[in-house]
Amino acid sequence: MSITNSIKDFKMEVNQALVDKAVALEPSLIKNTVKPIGLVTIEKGKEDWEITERKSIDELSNISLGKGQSVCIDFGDHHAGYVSFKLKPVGSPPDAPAHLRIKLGETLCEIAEDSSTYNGSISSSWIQEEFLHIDILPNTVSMPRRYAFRYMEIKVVDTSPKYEIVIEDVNCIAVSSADMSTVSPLTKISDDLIKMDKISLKTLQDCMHSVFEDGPKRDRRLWIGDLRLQAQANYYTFKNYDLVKRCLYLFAGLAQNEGRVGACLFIEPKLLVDDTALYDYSLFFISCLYDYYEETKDLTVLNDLWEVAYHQAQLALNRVDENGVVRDSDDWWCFLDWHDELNKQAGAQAILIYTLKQAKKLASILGDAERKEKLEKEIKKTTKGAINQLWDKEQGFFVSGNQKQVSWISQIWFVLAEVFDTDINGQILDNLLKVSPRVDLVTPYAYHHLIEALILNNRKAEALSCMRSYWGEMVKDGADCFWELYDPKNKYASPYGSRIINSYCHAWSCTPSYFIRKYFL
Ligand code: RAM
Repeated sequence: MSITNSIKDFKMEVNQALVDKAVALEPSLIKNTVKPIGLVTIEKGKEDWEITERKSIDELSNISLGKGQSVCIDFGDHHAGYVSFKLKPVGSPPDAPAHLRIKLGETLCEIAEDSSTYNGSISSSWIQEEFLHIDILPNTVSMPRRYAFRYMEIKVVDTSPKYEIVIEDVNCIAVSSADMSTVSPLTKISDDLIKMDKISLKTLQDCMHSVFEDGPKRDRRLWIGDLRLQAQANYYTFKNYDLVKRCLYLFAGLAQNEGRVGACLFIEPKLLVDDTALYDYSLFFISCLYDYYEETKDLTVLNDLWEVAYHQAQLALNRVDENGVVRDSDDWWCFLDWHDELNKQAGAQAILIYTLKQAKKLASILGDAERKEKLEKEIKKTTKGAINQLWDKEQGFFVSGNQKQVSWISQIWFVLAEVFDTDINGQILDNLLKVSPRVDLVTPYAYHHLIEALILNNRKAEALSCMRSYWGEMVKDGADCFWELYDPKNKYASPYGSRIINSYCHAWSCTPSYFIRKYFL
């Protein structure tokens, strides 16, 4: 599955003054040289790939590699950066180029699995595998791409019968706009939460570059759904307010047709909004602005961006019918989560109400009485619509679409939208955990919202146990950074047809730090 709803007759609406503000906020990247810690051998274990042997990195210079031989280098932790190494020939003078295959992986499966069999729904070009010809030896190879990885495998496709190669001085210049030294490490809480926090911080750090990227391996883009959670985690950790501000100005300055905020932006070769529109993602511009203002009380930004935010509410309201309910459709119009069968109507309705309430608060802060009143009316209308059309009192759940689907995420978003009071919300959540509807949660992004809903409705113990059984299991499964997708029951899960294309350092998975630091200290 991949997102396929390109806007027809797409055009970009640029507000140059806003773009200029974003450009002025471009961060400089912090560079750190990191060295590998060892060599590993990867083999198929009972359940999955395993490291069956470890050697010191000092061994590397004692190994000479000929045709078909390889070595896998372990950097000890996840990094986003640029790799270089030296190649030295041994034997006769090199009478042919060295032909190498280089694989970089965030996890073992990316190294161990045969990428030529990949047949997933998104481009294989994301697979971090290169074939290089090195004509002159000895040589220093500086790979031009930025990679996200912990492991690097170098395989000799061929040298010649007359010589072999030795690899030396392997380095990575890791880059990020986040400064880890500004974040105090946690103490005085349980070890598993300390570990979870550390991995979350690393996840966020490796996703912070010139903008908040969704994942340094894939898609390396600024997605607004990811930005919203990254910004929240950032407020409790790196506190890099300028980077959030820059991303807000970028989304506002580079809108799509009708002034719609796009789902994601490209940064290079030039700033560009993608032609994908998602109902929930456009509305999250309001949330990102709201959260940013709550954190910083920065009225200049609020004033600059209020028009764009309010406009997203207006555009979204165009999809509301006479009963006060968001119209459903079969195309890719709203995201919510990666579940194949998920009907989006109820979740979209709840996010609409959630963001209208935030917009109303912003209108009130700005003294925009007319819009505040208009928003108030729309909140009433859509809330009434939700209760009359989508709430099934007998089941104690909200239903969605023609088939009246009951999904986890619809309930969670209605709880977050505070359509009912804390008592009923609590009952919905208890019912949800008890009944466990079949259309469940797939991504850490969706789990984030479950945990937030539980915490805000006096169910902190349940929230904590859920964090432990989800992110905690990822830790047990060896995560150095938190992953884009995780199903504790199916380690091969991917919405893209193969797990080797999944991103294993993914922005929307970085929020355990936010929860721990905001609610559990
Ligand atoms: C995927 C990415 C990204 C997400 C979108 C909706 O392409 O994982 O993080 O926001 O989907």
